[in-house]
Amino acid sequence: MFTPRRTTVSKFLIEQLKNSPDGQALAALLIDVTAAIKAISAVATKGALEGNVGSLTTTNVQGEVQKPLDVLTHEIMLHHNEWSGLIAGMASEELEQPYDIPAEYQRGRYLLMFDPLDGSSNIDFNVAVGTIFSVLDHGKDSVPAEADYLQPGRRQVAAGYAIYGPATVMVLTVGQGAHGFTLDREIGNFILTHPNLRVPEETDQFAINASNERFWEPPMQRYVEECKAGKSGPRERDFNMRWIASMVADVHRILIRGGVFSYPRDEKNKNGRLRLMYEANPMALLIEQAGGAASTGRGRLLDEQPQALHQRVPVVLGSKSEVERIEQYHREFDAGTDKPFVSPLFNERSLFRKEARA
Ligand code: AFP
Repeated sequence: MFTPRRTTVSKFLIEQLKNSPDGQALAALLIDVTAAIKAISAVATKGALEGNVGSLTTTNVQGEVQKPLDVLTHEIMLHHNEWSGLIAGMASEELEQPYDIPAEYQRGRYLLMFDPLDGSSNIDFNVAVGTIFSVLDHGKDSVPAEADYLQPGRRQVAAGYAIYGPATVMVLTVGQGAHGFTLDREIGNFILTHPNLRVPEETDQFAINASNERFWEPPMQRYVEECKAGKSGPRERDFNMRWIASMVADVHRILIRGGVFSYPRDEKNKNGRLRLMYEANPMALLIEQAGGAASTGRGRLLDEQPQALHQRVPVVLGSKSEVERIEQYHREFDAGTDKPFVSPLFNERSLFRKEARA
């Protein structure tokens, strides 16, 4: 049903940024990102029809086997944004070094970082995947060095994701709330459908890959054990667990229905699995803009000072009360005051106890 009063993403961004310094340039940059997302949505929904399944023989900078769509979506993001004269440089999960704008194009002041296809290991069985993006201000149109990208997440000027599910939905923020748009393929435009998203303060849902439980630190083991104990345990209420193994899908559910999501550090992944610059930081900004909280377990995620472009970081985000509880459990563990929970069994198994106290 077409109603002339529907708000397109372009109109929304121009309105939201009309009084911001350099706001119209940032709006134009985000409209280019939106165009790339529409192109990615088109190829992602073709699936096997265009050979976009299976794996390549190549691996990315993370050492992960690449999918055809990983490479194609990466190319789409680069070529939809490199020409605008708004961007000083780009960083992609699929590129070890930052991408310099080709000489034939002007540079601008912004740094665009992205995971072009998050959750791509789910492509072959048609589970929702997504694109995550983050925008920082380089402040000048010179060629950025890698160090220029290493700004804490609180410095982001915009962030967002697209989820390619039954509908293609994009959620973004320019620091004035988190807002969702649904792609209307008939007119080829994103329409505002979820203004002012809010993460419910309380929740009974948690999302974590429980197969890693034996590798977690005791505070995360404690939190999940208590959720699983439900009404008969210290939380005195039942919880539900979800794990889609596609961050955009798990985070989108949290923005719509609440919950807490975690990919914590563990004995296998000392810094967690998720990348700070183009997965954790953009999601953390969106969650905070929606009234939730985002933490490493031991501190605000957006205050994390990056040391490397592709560094990983532990992630706990979602409903504020649950994130605060998990942070409290980490404080008690680090202070050695979590004894009532940590059995001798956990002492023997936790390699972190000595490390955390060192
Ligand atoms: P892929 O992009 O390789 O599928 O990884 C997805 C992801 O980075 C994130 O989207 C998921 O939350 C997480 O990894 C899933 O990790 P596990 O496969 O270890 O559960």
